[in-house]
Amino acid sequence: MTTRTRASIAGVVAVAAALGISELPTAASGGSSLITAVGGRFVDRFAGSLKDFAVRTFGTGDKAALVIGVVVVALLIGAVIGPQSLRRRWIGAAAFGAFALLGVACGFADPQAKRLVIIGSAILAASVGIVVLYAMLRLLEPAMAAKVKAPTAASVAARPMDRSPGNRTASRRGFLVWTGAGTAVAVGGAGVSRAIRSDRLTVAVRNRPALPAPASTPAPGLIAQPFSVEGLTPYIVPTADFYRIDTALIVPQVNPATWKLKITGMVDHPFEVTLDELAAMELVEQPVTIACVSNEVGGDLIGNAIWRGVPLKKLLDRAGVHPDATQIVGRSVDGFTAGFPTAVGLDGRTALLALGMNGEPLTSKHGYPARLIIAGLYGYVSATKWLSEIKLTTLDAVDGYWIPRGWAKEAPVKTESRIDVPRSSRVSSGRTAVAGVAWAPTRGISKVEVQLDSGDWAVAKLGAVASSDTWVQWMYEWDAKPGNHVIAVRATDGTGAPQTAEQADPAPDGASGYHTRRFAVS
Ligand SMILES: Nc1nc2c(c(=O)[nH]1)N[C@H]1C(S)=C(S)[C@@H](COP(=O)(O)O)O[C@H]1N2
Ligand SMILES: [Mo]
Repeated sequence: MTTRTRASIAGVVAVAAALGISELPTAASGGSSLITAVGGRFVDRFAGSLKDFAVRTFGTGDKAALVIGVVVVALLIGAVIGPQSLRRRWIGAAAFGAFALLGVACGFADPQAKRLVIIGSAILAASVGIVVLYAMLRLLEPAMAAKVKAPTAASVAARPMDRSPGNRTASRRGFLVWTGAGTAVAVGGAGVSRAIRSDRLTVAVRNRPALPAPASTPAPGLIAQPFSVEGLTPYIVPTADFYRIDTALIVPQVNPATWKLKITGMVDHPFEVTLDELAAMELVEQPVTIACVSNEVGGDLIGNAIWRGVPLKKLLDRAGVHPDATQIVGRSVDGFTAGFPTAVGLDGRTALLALGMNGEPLTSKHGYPARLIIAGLYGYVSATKWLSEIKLTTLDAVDGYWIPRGWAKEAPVKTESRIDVPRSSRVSSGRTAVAGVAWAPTRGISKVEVQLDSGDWAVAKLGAVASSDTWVQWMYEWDAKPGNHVIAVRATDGTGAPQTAEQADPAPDGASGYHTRRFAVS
């Protein structure tokens, strides 16, 4: 192995050790790490321009990919700075200094980062990186010295060195030991930090104080469904299966004891409330279907849950909204914002400050301790999780997070329908159920029709709904005949308006078009 290759290894190991160790203080204290702060800046900066990436709006897989991307780029830079530092020693120190500054700068732009912890972890990381790098480069000196005849040819060889073969063997062994130790620090730091974070999450979930029972709750009979078809999405989606979309690289951990919600802006009496005060108010419970604007036709970024909370109107009435306050903007502890017209929030639709989901306090992933749920609006303009502030402002004054990134300012949920069953592309002949869900929150669904192989549209059976805020399950039974088939579905909303057949991509205001599915009957 050439000295250059070994120097690259030294650079990679040093960066890995620095990254691994940098995770520890931030995991122990909670909040963003250097890596997630850098990744988060990347998301904020490029979420709009990387359309495809943004369309999938950071599903969990994208988040892992982003973090891995940040780490890989850092390691590649390490592979370059190793050999460079062999010639010019200052380069290694300068590179780690630059890494540290970048981490601190990104951390300072991240509302979830604790600044002192970020600075401490950047200094720790740079120090560990520098120590590992120089210790390893130093062990390459005998090899360099043996090769380079003139002692002045390279600054590293300037000092008198023992060029005996015994010393070179010891150096090689030392290099291996440092490689092992550096890798152990990297893997150990990352692993222990992960464990600490997941433990904090578990503890936080376990310690969530229970919510008082709601004063009103939807009739359980309405939620029981008249038919059940294997593979059909349940009317109420269990929290563990509920889709999750947000820009957060780490789930915000909010301390319920110190959390406060501020109602501010164009109101007569701005105020703050604690979680205890909110929980002591009269709580209502409403099933509402929420959907992501990124949901493709036939996609699963949609779900129906029973939300428990305080009507938004109650809080706004207490604050006294100015008549010229045309926009309500929710802000999250992580800096995310989403805004919708005041008129929409107060038009009598279900609009909740939700504290609970499906009978339990919100989980951390779904916005604990409080989020907004506004029936009929896509999540990115309404459903702010980890809510810290509700601000009354004007539509002109503030754009929510996704608006400058190319998404529509106003975004009512489009009437849509989806086929869940058959899930498989192979079906046995005979009596078969086709089934799925259809939604037009606030308007409700009056009719669902299915079409087989471009025949006539047939009316499907509808399940029960608790209100027009939720989706409805539908089912159609037919006698499956052998051959290849295609099925399409379309819905009509509660006002009698049909779902559009016009195909549209999710950007800028939601996908549309009929969902179809092809399958073979044998
Ligand atoms: N703080 C915060 N809240 C957020 C988001 C976010 O990125 N950050 N994403 C919104 C979007 S785009 C959607 S679709 C819904 C998804 O809510 P869920 O993850 O509970 O299903 O949350 C909304 N609330
Ligand atoms: Mo979304």
